Amino acid sequence: ADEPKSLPDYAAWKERNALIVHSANTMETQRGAIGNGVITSSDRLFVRNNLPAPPASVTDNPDAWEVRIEGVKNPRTLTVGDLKQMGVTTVASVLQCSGNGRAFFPHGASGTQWSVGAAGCIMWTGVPLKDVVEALGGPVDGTRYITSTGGETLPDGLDPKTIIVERSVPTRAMETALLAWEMNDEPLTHTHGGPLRMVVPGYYGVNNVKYVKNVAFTENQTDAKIQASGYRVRDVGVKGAPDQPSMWEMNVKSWVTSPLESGQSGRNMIYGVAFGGTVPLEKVDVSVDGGKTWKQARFLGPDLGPYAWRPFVLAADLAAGEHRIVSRATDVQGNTQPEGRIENERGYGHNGWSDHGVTVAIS
Ligand code: MSS
Repeated sequence: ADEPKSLPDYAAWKERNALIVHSANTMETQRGAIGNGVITSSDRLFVRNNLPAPPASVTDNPDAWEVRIEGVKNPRTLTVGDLKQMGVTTVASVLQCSGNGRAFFPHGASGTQWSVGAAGCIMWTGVPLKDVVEALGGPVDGTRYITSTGGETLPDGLDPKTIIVERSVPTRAMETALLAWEMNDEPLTHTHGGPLRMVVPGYYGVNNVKYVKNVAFTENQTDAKIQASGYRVRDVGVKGAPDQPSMWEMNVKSWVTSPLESGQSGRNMIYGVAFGGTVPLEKVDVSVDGGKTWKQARFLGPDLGPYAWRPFVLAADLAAGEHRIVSRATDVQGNTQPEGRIENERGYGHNGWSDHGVTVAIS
């Protein structure tokens, strides 16, 4: 039988009832626990680790954590304490796993069967990467990628390249990336990458490398498996390869968070969340008849900037019976959620509005 799994030790402080525990390395927020807030409370945020998390003791003395900066004119090893003297900024940004929505793929895409809850909107505080790089003389000529390495201790007996969490993003991300030591105004927990995490606003979760110990400006993308063949979009049945699109900038997406199952006839408030990845949102339309007719929803709460999500609400008068409620977000460049899925082997980047809808029984 499916015994409810308990939280692993490194995430024991989380709110168990708000989460679906898929495994010791993967927990998602229940759809009904996402709420209408502009910021996701830390104890409800999803967790995803490719490797076992480092021990809690990594955050005992956070200011002493070291990160090596390479591929700049004056490479250096800096502590978090040093970084705190170099600059600081706070950015609200959606953290979303590349495979959020994988459970909707009918071919049974392998990997964690995330529904909608492998995402949250977080306030990150840290130093702009740009400030650090400028202080070290700027990137070396000819570099095209920022390559960040996670600080997990790798298990013995395996080729490190096949397991290390090391991700490259294009250098255009330098304009917005930060090295963060705080999440939602508290020191970054080791669950979410403390003492120091690379945050690339608007990019999929995997690029936000936790326990970051090395940041290098590089000519080429890393040949680590997680970059070379992992997190690559390709047709069903095809193997991952470096020439396929990498999971970098997120696409425009939204989903309804309430109601999810039932309601009373008459006035119903329909809530959800929407974001545009690296592009600001323009609007969200909601349909209560499965996409036949649409009405524009209203954004709720303050706009925390282009990388944040926006909770939305639509007041709808619903008659008794079943209603298929769907939402469709559009960004300021006119990108809008497609109706269907873009089928792909690993079930990445799903933003189709139809699958993300809910069927609600109104009585
Ligand atoms: N980092 C590191 N170091 N390690 C690992 O494993 N993972 C990824 C990121 N980073 C990792 C890292 C992923 S993959 C994700 S999502 C994210 O992280 C999550 O986060 P949290 O905090 O929530 O846990 Mo998919 O795209």
